[in-house]
Amino acid sequence: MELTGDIARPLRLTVADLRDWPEHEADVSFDCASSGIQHHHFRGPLLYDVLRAARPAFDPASRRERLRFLIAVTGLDGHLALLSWAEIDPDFGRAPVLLATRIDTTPLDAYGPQLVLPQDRCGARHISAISAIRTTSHPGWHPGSHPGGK
Ligand SMILES: Nc1nc2c(c(=O)[nH]1)N[C@H]1C(S)=C(S)[C@@H](COP(=O)(O)O)O[C@H]1N2
Ligand SMILES: [Mo]
Repeated sequence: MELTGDIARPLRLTVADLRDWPEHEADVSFDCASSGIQHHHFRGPLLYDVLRAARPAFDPASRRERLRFLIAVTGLDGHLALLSWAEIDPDFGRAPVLLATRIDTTPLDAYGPQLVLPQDRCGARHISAISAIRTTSHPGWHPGSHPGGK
């Protein structure tokens, strides 16, 4: 999995590398439009912790800069979902999104990590075999024209 974009430290990470971060666990149920309700137990680091290690190109003290940061997660098959930094930031949505290294009793080393969003009702964002995470600081439509403070 490659981690690129508006970050100071691009990273290439295997599933084994992801186990270097503190791992969290989640029991997740989600509904799939085609196969119904699924239940899985996932384990893996927080997406937030892994992205912070790549040093996103914003001033961490600036809430305004964090609000424009986007995270595009892609699977090997091209399945893609966009998340915002604010969704996983403890100051905002604080969603405990994981990069799973294991689903139920199966380690994901041979497949690639899986995105896990315990808060989602649908399964569609639980992207498996993640190949890339690309980040962008959205430039806005009227750069420099924002009045006000932090
Ligand atoms: N890479 C990839 N991940 C994917 C999908 C996909 O098409 N490609 N489908 C999603 C959808 S629609 C659902 S419901 C869940 C299905 O998870 P399951 O196969 O474990 O039931 O995976 C998600 N992750
Ligand atoms: Mo689905």
